[in-house]
Amino acid sequence: MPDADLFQIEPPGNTVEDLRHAIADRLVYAVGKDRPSATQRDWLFAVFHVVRDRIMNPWRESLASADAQNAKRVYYLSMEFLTGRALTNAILSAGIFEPLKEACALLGVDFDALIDIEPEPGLGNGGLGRLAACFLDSMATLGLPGMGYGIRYEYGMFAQRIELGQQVEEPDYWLVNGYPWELMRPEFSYTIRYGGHLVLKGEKCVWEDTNDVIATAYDTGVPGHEMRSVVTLRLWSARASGGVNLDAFNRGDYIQAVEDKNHSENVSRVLYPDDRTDHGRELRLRQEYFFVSASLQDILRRHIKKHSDFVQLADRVAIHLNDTHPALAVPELMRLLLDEHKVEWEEAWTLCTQIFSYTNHTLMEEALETWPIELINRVLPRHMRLIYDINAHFLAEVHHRFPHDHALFRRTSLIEERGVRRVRMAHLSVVASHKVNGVSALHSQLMVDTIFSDFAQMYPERFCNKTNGITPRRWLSQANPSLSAVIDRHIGPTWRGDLDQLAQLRPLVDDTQFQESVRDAKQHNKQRLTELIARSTGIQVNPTSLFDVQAKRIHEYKRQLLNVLHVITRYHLILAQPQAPWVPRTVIFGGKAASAYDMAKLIIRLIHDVARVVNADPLMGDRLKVVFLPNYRVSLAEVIIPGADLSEQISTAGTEASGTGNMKFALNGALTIGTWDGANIEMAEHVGLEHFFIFGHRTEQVAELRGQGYAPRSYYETNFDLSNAIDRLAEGAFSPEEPDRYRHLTQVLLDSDYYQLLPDYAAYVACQERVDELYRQPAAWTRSAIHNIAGMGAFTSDRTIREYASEIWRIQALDGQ
Ligand code: 26Q
Repeated sequence: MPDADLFQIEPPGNTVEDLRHAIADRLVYAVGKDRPSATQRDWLFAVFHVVRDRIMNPWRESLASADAQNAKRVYYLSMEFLTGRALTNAILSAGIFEPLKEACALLGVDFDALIDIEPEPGLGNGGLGRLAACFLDSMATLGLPGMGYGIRYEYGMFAQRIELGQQVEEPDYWLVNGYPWELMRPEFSYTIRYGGHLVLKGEKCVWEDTNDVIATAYDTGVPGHEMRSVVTLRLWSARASGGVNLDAFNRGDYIQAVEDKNHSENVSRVLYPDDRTDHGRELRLRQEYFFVSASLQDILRRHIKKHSDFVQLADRVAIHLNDTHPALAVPELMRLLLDEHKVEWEEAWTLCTQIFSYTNHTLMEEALETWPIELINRVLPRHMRLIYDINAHFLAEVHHRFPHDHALFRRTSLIEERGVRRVRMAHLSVVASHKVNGVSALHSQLMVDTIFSDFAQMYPERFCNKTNGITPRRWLSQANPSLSAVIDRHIGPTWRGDLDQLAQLRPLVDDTQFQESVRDAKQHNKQRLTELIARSTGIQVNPTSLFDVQAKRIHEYKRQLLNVLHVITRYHLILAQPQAPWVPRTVIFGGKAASAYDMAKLIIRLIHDVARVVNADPLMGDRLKVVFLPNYRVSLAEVIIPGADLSEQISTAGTEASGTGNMKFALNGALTIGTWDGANIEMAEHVGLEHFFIFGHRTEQVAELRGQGYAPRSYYETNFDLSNAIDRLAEGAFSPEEPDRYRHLTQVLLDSDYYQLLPDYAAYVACQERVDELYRQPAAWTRSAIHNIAGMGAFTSDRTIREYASEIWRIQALDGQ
């Protein structure tokens, strides 16, 4: 063996001179260009390499110390990781922002322009995927041994264009030019099997004649705050296996063989847009199994390298299911243990129940994932068999404990028996997990009161709450340098790793100089947002108007339509009294609609139709403007959120599990107008109800109304502003070229209004008036904004992850990290 000293690597230097030299070096030796021929992208890629080099040592050290300490690790399984751009985050983590910028300047390279062309991995839909990304950031910051596992989609979340006021989807081929941040790891490749059939050989069940796909690992490093440690995000990409259709190849049907190869590579092609009520797509099931099987094979390989058996598996491994999308991990772990490693059934099942934990992100019955048995049987026959076995084992326990309750049997079974028989993935996840958590206090309570009430009776100790959080590194430090600098001046910079320190801002609320600098920072960010609006929509807005923002996926339960009803109402009131002292307001929307979700798409169109009429009305002037910012995504959120005065969080009580955008806005000094839903409630408690515009029916009232056969018309008939808004909309005031465009939508509102917009309308409009009133008093407004910032300490994902680590995963930070 060569001397270990020969492998000692000098850490790269970080002076301006070191960095300038490194960029020039990488441009030539990694990118293969020289200065005269280098494009902007070449420079970007050179910088990427330089920054990636800076995380390599800490990354290796993190892996080595987890190994050396034989640490228990957590594996976070998620179909989505919405990481957003990596470069600025890594630069800040490495602490080389200033010298790197200077080094670029010396080379004649415009650093800010590079940042703008960085490809953005949009490998998630929204909340759930972004939460996974914040969690990795916090795991790295806390030095927790763990990894994320997911899919390296070739096409991420579609790009949204607006054409004639309507959403048009475009594919997001984010890998076109390559992605220098990732490392391909072909040595970590696994065979994923589909189809075939089962053959019983004595006691043994053999799965034969499968169609195989290869999963290959691509790693990125997620650096924590101040590079305390680096966590690996391992994403799997599908490659055809050599074995696929060798027959056709041998028959000389070369084209057919290559076509089949393309076909099997489809499995990691594209991210499914969140259409919560549409499941049953075969390719989606294949995707779920694909990444789960690769991840579990990888986890067991890592274990068996060190241990000769699985006796200690649960002391070394925790596996977390981000919603039910990875729930096939349960039968897959059983399969690997039973079929490949000869573990006994009971022992394997005990291991499963010690290893798995599961987060639920939705209560909506129709959104709970189920798969037709016929489909699972065809695609994964072995797993269907194992699910039946697990169900039998579970139902035997139910029978033993509640021998006479047949209804309980039917309700809790892993198999839904009405209509087409389906597997209930949530039941599978609950039965296999030692902990099941919701994502806000309200949501976790409703979870045990409603969808999981039977399970909560059987296993009360299993259910818990872990209120979501967000990383303050990306969502304050990086996105809002102006406000961060103000905070730094007053309480120092260490809040980035200890967000509770923001409470130290509370004593400063009456300090007029502090107020002024908070206001200046906000104004600066509003200016930035004003320019973005002009660039992407051509609309000029008044940067001193109140910026009222609702940015999130378009969903009926999120009630963008209630916001629009307020806009229409305000429009009518201004028309009636143009001389009244209106607070100038810019109402800003952003968000994508799932491609098959017609109602959501119609709401986007409505926003544009209303904007067209309102913005063109000479009587409005600055008093009211409506803007839809296309293609909402992480990088856009980083500009929109710091520029907001008012954050709209107005879901029907009991429907938004937590929300995380709500936290991002408040942390950046926006005030919230929101319902008694999700984490809004806890946020209001932390900042003080007097600094939070909370309104509307609570969950119980929503349920009560629904229970007594709620009739929306009574609200319509007794509220003039409301009926006026609905009537104008219905008769085509905002769509004169097609007067009936919103006829159906208004009918639905008046006939069913499933999300109860009408009962909350009056309270909402009244609350908006209180918003105006406060905005007229800049000092009072800023005081409330400061209370919001100061109260957000609890909503760091560091706190959330600490709770997961100690109460669910039972893992500890690495020594020396
Ligand atoms: C389902 C079927 C087929 C294809 C896709 C899907 C699918 C994809 C994504 C279903 C759901 C999702 C995402 C759900 C989600 O983002 N939920 C949000 O999770 C956040 C983090 O906990 C919460 O803050 C939000 O309240 C919750 O809506």
